[in-house]
Amino acid sequence: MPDPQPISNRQRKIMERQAERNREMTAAKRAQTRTPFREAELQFLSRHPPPDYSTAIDFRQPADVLLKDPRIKQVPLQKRMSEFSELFGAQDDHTGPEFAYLHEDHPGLIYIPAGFTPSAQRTLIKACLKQYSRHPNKSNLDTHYLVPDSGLWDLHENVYTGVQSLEDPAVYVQRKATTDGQPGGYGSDDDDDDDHGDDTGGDKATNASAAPLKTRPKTKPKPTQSSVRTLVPITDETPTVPDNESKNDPVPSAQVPILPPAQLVRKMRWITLGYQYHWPSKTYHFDQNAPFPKELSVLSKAVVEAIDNVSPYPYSAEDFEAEAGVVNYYQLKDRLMGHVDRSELNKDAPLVSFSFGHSCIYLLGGPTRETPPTPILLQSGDILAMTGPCRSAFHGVPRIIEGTLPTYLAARPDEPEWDIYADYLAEARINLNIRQVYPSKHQSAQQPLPSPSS
Ligand SMILES: O=C(O)CCC(=O)C(=O)O
Repeated sequence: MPDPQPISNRQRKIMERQAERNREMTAAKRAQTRTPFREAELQFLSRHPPPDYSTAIDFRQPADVLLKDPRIKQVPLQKRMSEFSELFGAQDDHTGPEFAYLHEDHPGLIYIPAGFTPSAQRTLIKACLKQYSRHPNKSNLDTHYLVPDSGLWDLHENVYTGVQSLEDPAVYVQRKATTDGQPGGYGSDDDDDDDHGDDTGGDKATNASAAPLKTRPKTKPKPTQSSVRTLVPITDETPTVPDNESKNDPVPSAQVPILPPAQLVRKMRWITLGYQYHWPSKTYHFDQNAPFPKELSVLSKAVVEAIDNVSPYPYSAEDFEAEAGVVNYYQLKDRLMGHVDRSELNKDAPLVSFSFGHSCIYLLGGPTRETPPTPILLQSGDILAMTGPCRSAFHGVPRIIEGTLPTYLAARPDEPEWDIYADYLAEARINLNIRQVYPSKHQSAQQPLPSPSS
């Protein structure tokens, strides 16, 4: 090989200028092709400078301030939430909201601020972390770990309260696989301390995936498409019922770290309730129907009843059946990228969503990513129902807002058993959303049910 010709300073400068121009052109092209939804996501993902949260709608502002926005309409609820179900909290605990709100740009959005009393929120948070995370409900951790049936939270509690020690190998949840194909076993060298994921604003989705669990110094397991929650941005052309056959289940990785329970609980990103969801194909396992928590059926039916007089797209509470749900567990740096929930056969029934812990920015868009989304400040105890066209709108959570944990969710001197939950919530947000999958029994009496593939 002949020696490369030396380049002159002038040539080097020309090459540098050309490279700079290419970079600028690529950035400009990328910006041109970004959809308004993506633009908004990027604004709220930004760490430096921090986002301008004042652009988000805060439905808890005093009504006279909130209603200065002509797009927002206030509708009185027929009764206070606690009258629909005592599970929203005792009436003497707080007065409970009297109003729901609608937004002109998002027909079918129903927003009930502070729907749950503080004590009702604490009860549901405990259930999300301790009960709902147990089998047969599946979690992202089940892909890679042999989570015991008694649940990860119980192990965490045992260590937290000193019932079991970190010296006890039994407190470490085993991997499902090892590199050499042997059954999983206890690891020794993993000390993963941070799985907050990439906050660069790139397209990479981090929340809710079992795959990006980091381990040092080995190679990171490659995220399999199937282990990623709805977070890989789907296109507007994504088929409603994707081909289940072509999307394989995620493969357990031998690279995931073995962690003390206090760290592993922070890797939990989602669990599914009722009909278990098959994330790779974005469809339900119709043959895997875990018992749906009774109290959540009651609560979600109560919301559907409460909004009956509010929604321009009413759905009879009698017809509403809570059949599937997702609990999303967000650490402070997690986010859920824009998506549409379109896997349910019944898209007329409202999707009911409860928020607990830190506040977040919730972006609500339209039927495609071309609709500029509205940022909403979603706070602990707020209830959101997506009905009518809003049920099929793009939405996502680009930001969890630090320093927004309500004081009633922090440690409580009179309730030491709350400490473990307060510690967890110090860096977390929980979202619980509930859906009806099938057409209602009343409707389907007239129309035969479609026979879904499992
Ligand atoms: O966390 C939230 O509030 C939204 C969750 C969500 O969009 C989903 O689970 O599909």
